Amino acid sequence: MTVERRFFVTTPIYYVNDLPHLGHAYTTVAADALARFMRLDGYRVKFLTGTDEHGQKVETSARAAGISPQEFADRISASFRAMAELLAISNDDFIRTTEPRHQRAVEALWKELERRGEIYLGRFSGWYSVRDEAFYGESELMDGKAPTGADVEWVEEENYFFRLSNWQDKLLAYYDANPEAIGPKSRRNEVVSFVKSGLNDLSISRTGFSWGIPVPGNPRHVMYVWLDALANYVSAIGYPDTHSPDFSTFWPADLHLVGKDILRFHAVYWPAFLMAAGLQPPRRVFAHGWWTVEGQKMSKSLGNFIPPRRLEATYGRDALRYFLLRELPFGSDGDFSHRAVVARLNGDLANDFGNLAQRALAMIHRNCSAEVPQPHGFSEEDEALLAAARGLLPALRPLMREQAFHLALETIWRVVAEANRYVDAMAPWALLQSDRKRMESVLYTLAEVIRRLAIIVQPFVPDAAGRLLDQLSVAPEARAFAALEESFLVAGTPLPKPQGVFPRFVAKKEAGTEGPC
Ligand code: ME8
Repeated sequence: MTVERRFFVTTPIYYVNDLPHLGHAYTTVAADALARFMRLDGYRVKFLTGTDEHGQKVETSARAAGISPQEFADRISASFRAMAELLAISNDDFIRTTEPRHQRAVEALWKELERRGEIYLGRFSGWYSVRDEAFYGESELMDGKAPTGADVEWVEEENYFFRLSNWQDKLLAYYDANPEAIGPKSRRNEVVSFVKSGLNDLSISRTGFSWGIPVPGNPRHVMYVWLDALANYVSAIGYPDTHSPDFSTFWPADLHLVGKDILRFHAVYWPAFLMAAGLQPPRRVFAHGWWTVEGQKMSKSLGNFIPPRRLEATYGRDALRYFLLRELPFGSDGDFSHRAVVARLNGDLANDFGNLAQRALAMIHRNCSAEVPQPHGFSEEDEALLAAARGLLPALRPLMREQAFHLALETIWRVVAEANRYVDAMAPWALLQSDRKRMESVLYTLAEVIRRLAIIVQPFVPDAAGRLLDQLSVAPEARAFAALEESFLVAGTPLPKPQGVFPRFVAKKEAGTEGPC
């Protein structure tokens, strides 16, 4: 069974060695906005997130906490689930690598690779970073550390290897045939030159610890955590049953959304594993940039670790979601500051969009007997504003396909600005005495434009958009993008009393201007 209009999007599955922070929220919110956008656009969507629970790093953290790795994983995995709920994440599934469905799939993948002669037993000696769960060549080290700054240790042990070196040409051919396979373009170039520089076989098992999936037929080894983790994208849709409805509908994935730190695993190792197992590589991997806090990497020890819960409690989830997707070009790095969140919240949301909606709806409530007003023909200005709003969806589709979330929001807010200029120029309050009919046409135009804006911002600020659509009496079944083509506000529809949907943020005195985190 194949469904034409389907879309499979994933986030990384997060390590359970530590609690969720702003960086995890970032990727998850971006994937959610895209999943919601595609659903509203009529696609059958599968949106997957989850937790990566095996490996040395988790084993070590569990030991430090004095509990078993499973108990530790249960606890932290629950906090990632809670983060998803907190941020209104609409994932269809949440996979944990300690689940039987996943273990079964990974074992099957291993056996398939072995059956095809892609795995052999050898001896590994080299550098390993537990923090990165990655192997490094001598030449990659900088001042005795991994290029990421993580500590490395010398490892010499019997390992299973994957014949990655056999896949160099096929990977290059895959990138060549699929220009969209890696985004953004600059990252694509990095990956291509990395592969062109030559690939070594990859160690895919470890023997020094036990918290992992045992290698079939040789349980002295556990599988390398990255082979285990990457397989989540297929285990969640039913692999090894490639004829299952989910697998046949959703594979290959349309998009793996990841941070730039883990692009190589997704754009080199993963497509090689898949092709070697006779499966199709993903359609696209997009690597976004890195948030720093006051110029530094977030970490508990630096005391600049930002938990999403604190941000949500301070600013609300819509504001946080909007800020994350609007502030940085998706793909670039950026620095987090509370001042920047407040500027976006009070500027774009409260002043620009919030006031527009509140002004228009309050005027309608007061002067049009709390009903959608009757338009009496449209002027050139009305038509121009309506056309700008109608043009949004076709403009947004390609931007969302390229994960240009910041441009999508900028495009929407251009229409918000145009609508604000229109209100000022039309001055409907002045028309109340001089030309009531014209006032009704202006207010109708505004209400209709606000309806369109509210429908289109649902993927980004779902709560506020929902409340706005309630205030326009738009029925739940009339909120998909199809309603942008098919329907208009109907004059005479009763409207409830309007209430602001984007409150201004006023810093509490004791919190100071830099906010409380
Ligand atoms: O790498 N800025 O898990 P992880 C932006 N388990 N994004 C950030 C960020 C920051 N400062 N910090 C983290 C793993 N992220 C593996 C993945 S997938 C098969 C296995 C986000 O918990 C970003 O998406 O270290 C990054 O790639 C991911 O969290 C790393 O999460």
